[in-house]
Amino acid sequence: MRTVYNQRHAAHAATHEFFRGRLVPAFEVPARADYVLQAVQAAQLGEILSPFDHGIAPLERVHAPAYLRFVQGAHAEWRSLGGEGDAFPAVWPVRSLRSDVEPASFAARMGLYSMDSGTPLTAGSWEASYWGAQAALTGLDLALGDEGSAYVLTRPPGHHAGADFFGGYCFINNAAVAAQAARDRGMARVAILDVDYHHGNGTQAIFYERSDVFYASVHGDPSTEFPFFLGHADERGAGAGLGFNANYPLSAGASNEAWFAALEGALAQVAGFAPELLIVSLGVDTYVEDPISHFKLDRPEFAQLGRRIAAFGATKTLFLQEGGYATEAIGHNVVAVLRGFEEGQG
Ligand code: SP5
Ligand code: ZN
Repeated sequence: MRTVYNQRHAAHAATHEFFRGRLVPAFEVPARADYVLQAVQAAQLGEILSPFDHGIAPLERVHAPAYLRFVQGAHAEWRSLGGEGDAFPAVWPVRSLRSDVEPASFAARMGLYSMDSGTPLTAGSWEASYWGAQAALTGLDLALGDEGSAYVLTRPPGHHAGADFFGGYCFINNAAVAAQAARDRGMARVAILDVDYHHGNGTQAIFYERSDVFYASVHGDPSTEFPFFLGHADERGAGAGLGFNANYPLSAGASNEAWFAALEGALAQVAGFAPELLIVSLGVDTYVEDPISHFKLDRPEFAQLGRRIAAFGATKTLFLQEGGYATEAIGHNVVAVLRGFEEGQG
C-alpha cells in the first residue's frame, strides 16, 4: 500500500496543553508522525508520496470559509496582541450566549471557533493542517485509482474538528474533506468507519443530516471520555440523515472481545449502506498502553482489525491517521493494521 506523508506536519509543534488546570507536556507531538514514518519505511509497506496541492476549495466544501480564515490568521493575531507561545481559548458561547454574531475581539473569536482548551493553536497549526487535508485528498486520488487503497500519514488529526470549530487536537477534518471530495467526484455513497478511541464528534456533526455519508464509530463512552458531549448510542442521524449514523460507545476499560463485537455491529450497518468508498479514521489510541485512553488493543488485535476491514470488501478503502499517543508504538500499531489489511486482501 502506498502512503501519502504530510511532510509539513512538524510545523504544528505544541509543547504544552492544559490538563486539570495545569500545563502538561503535549500528547499530540511531531514525533508521533516521525515514528510512524520510520515504521512504514522499515516495513517496506510501499511507496511514500508527498501531497499534491488541491487548493482550498475542497476544504471550504466542509468548513465555513470564515472559520478557515480565522485559523489561518489566528496565531499572527495572538502575537500582535502580545500573546507568547501557543494560543488557547478562554471563553465560549455556551447555550444562551450568541454564536451567530462574530465578535471583533480575538479572545472571543478563539472561543467562538473552538470546543476545548486542550488544543494549542500554534504558529504552524494552519500550515500543518492545510497540508494534512491535501494529503487526505491525495490519498483519495490514490484510493480511487487502480490500487484501491492508500494510507495517509498526517498530523494534527481531524475527526474532532467541526464545520466551524477546532478542538481535540484537530483543526481540519481530513476524513470529512476526503468524503465530501469523493461525493463531488461522483461517488454516490461514502462510509466513514471511525476506530479512534474518541468519538469523532466533528465528522458526525458534519454529516448528521445527510444520507450520502454514513458515519459509524466505536469509541470510549462519552459519559466519561472526551469529547463528552457527543457520541451516545441514541444518535442515529436526523432528518434525511436518520439511520445514517451509528455509535458504539464502550466503557473505558472494555475488553477486546467487547471492542470487536462493537466493530462487528458498526460494520454490519456500514455493509447495509453498501458504500462505494470506505474511509477509516484510523486512531490507534485504542492501544493498551496509550497514555490518555483506556482500551486494550495490542499488536495482534491491530492486525485483526486490518484483516477485518479487508474482509469487509469495500471496492475502495482510504486509511487516514487520527489519534494514538504511545509515541514509539504508534508506527508498529499502524503497520500492523495496514499489513493485516493487505494479508486479508490476499
Ligand atoms: C484525535 C484525538 O485522539 N484527540 C483526543 C483529544 C483528547 N483531549 C483530552 C486529553 C486529556 C488528557 N488526559 C491526560 C491524562 C493523563 N493521565
Ligand atoms: Zn483519539
